[in-house]
Amino acid sequence: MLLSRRSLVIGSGALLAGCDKLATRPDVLKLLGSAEGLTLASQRLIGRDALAQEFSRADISPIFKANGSKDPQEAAYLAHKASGFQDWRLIVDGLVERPLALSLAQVKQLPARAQITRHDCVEGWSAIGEWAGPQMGGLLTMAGAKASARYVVLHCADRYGSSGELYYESIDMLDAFHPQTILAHSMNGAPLRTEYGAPLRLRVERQLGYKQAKYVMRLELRDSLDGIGRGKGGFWPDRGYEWYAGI
Ligand SMILES: Nc1nc2c(c(=O)[nH]1)N[C@H]1C(S)=C(S)[C@@H](COP(=O)(O)O)O[C@H]1N2
Ligand SMILES: [Mo]
Repeated sequence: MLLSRRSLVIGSGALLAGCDKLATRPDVLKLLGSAEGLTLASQRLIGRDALAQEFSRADISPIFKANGSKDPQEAAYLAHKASGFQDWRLIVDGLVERPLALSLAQVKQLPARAQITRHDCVEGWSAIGEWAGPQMGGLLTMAGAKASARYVVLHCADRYGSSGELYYESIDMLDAFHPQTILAHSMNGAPLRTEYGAPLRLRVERQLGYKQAKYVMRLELRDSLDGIGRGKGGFWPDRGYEWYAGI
C-alpha cells in the first residue's frame, strides 16, 4: 500500500467528502462512526481493486500455523473426506439466475489464480503461503449473480469448539469480485490439507484470518445478513469481532 493506515485515518474526513456514492449509502453511514468503518472506507477509497501485497516463493513460511477447526468431526464432513470428496458439491445459490452444484473436479478445472500472501490472525501471528483456486468473481458470473445480491455468505462444514454452531462468514460484492478473492483448493503447490480447510477455503486477502473460511460447502448470495447465525454475518462477528476485518 502506498498510504499508511495512519495517514488514511487522519485524512479520512477530507477523503470521504469526495466520495458521495459510498458515503450516502445508509449502511455505510452507520459504519462510518466506527473504526471498522474507517478501514472499510479507506480501503474502498484506495480503489476497489487495490491489491494486498504478494510475495515471492522464497518468502513462503516453512511452518504455517493451522488455527480454529483443524480436523472437523461432523459426520457429513467425515463421509466426504473418507470418499475423497467424490460426492462433495460446491453449492452456489440464493440470489443467482443459475444455481450451481460443482464437483471438486469441476472446481479444479476452472481457471485458477495463484497468489503468495500473508495471513494475519488476530491472535498475533502471521504466515506467508501460496494459494491457488478459481476467483470467486468468475464463479458468481457463472451462476449469474442478481443485481439485488449484496453479500456472499460462506457456509462451512465444521462446528467450532464447544459452541455447537456451524462456522460461516460473509463478504460484500466488492470483495467477492476482487481479483485476489479466490476459493483455494491448493496450498504451496499441493492439494489443501485437512487442517487448512480441505477441499476448499476462502482467501479474501485484504482481511484478517477469521474471514478466511475453511471447509466451504456453499456460497449463498443474499441481500441481507439477517437470520443467519446470530445476524452479524460470521461466526466471530457474532461474538463481537468486526464484520469488516480490514488489514
Ligand atoms: N471453517 C472454519 N474456517 C476458519 C476457522 C474455523 O475455525 N473454521 N478459523 C479461522 C481463523 S481464526 C483463522 S486464523 C484461519 C486459520 O487458517 P489456517 O488454519 O489455514 O491457518 O481460519 C479461519 N477460518
Ligand atoms: Mo484467527
